Amino acid sequence: MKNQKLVSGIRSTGELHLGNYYGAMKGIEKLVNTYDANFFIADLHTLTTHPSREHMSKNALEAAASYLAAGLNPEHCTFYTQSSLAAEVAELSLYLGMVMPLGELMRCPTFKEKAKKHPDNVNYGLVGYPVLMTADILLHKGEVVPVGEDQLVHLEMARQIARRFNNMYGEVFAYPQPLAENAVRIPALHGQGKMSKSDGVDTYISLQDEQSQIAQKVKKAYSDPTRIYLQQPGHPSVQGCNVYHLHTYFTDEQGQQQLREQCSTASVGCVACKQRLAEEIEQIVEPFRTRKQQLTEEQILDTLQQGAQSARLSAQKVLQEVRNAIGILMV
Ligand code: AQP
Repeated sequence: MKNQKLVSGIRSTGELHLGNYYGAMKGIEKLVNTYDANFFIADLHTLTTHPSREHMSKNALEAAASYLAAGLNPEHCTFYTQSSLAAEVAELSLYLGMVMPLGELMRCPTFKEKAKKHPDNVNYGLVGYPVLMTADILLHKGEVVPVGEDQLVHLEMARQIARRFNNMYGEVFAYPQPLAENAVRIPALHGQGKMSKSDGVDTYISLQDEQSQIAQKVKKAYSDPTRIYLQQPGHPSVQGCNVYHLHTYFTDEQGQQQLREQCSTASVGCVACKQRLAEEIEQIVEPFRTRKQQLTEEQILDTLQQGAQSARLSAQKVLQEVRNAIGILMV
């Protein structure tokens, strides 16, 4: 049954949030049981923004703990850090970089956005990000990649790179596809764009947040700007109210329907609606928080070491096939 290869990674840039969870981890127990799955911590990808030495390993451990707390069973998949396969990933990235035109990488919307936001740090790694990401996926001949909506463009580039490589050297790689149920975009609490680590702690719900923090953050969330008084009916739709938009992800259909009726007839106010949202979010975060507290550093390191060994074995086989396809003289 487990005949399709799944690959998924998360950059270890700090505490993970609900967006990361829904985009890359949702349904992880089922994914691990359904696919031949490789999950990794994309710690080398974080180097584009120059994290401090102390944060590098701390954040990698933190991300690994989050995966385990999200329900990843390392006995049923391969779980490792990208840096433990640095040689393999770097080698494949080098080959793939040769088939991808620089102009296309520079036209990538996420590159343009980051370059505009941080003009003083437009490094070679940033423009090559989609190539390195493709190497992460193709190193295991990945076919299925659960990512949030924001990463779909990178996945399209991964398919292009695989296509170019195959056209040049023969059919080595499959064309990695996203999983529709994960390709979502959880909005930020302040209503501007997607939930993202880099927009400040008040714009996202971290998977570590305590109940009181969740309540505080949700209380300040941007809602329906046209509803000023309690007696006014609101606009409970994805476009009309950011808080309702968040409910569509975290509250079940029956609860959403009830909120739509109550809000559009002004029988529920924004304060109560936000309290309800905070309760729903707490139900999602609480088991995660509890499981995470039970993990020890030793357990996590041990798990990652075992995962690295098996990931290296599988990566080496694929690399050998790639070298043969290119015609590299093996001496
Ligand atoms: N808001 C989101 N909704 C759905 N999915 C999301 N993802 C991120 N934000 C959302 C998904 O999480 C996975 C890992 O992302 P990442 O941390 O590797 O990179 P990112 O997309 O850059 O995450 P952030 O929080 O926005 O980080 P910063 O602020 O550091 O750049 C991916 O599958 C992504 O789609």
